[in-house]
Amino acid sequence: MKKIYTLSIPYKHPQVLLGMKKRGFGAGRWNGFGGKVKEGETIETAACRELKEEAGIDVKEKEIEKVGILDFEIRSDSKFLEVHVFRVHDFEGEPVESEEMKPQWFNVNEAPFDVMWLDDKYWFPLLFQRKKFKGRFLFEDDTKLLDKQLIEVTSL
Ligand code: 6U4
Repeated sequence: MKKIYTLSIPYKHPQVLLGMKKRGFGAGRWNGFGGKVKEGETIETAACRELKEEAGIDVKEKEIEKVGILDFEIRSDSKFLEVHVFRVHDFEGEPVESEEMKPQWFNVNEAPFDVMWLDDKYWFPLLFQRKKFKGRFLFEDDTKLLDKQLIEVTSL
């Protein structure tokens, strides 16, 4: 079954805030902040909740902008994810480490793509260029990307 996830990326040019995932799915990689959308939540509410839980920052819904929708299939796990990607324009508070994530600012030119999900190097540059996108990525497992489709769109 396909589940809906959020993935939110605070971006204040020239810096981007990423989190080192400490446990669970995708552990050991730098990533945006997010997780499953819960019953009764809007996708936007879920995005703001996860930013608070994982990075300790307070984000208003008007400060997030949906910039991408990415479908992932991970064959070895029979996992299907529909991930809604948000650019976060502004927030209150200082990022703090949580049980799940260790946040750190990176210069956009030094994003650690070698230690990120294999698809990230394809679509993060679009996010940095303020473009919108849709994509589909097929993984054998989390170390092997089998197929990718990515298009720029004008609206989502
Ligand atoms: P929660 O809500 O935390 O119980 P869980 O199933 O543990 O859900 P979680 O929090 O680990 O999921 O969320 C997975 C996060 O990883 C989401 O923000 C989406 C993101 N993600 C998943 N596959 C990704 C991929 N291939 N590339 C990427 N982010 C991915 O950049």
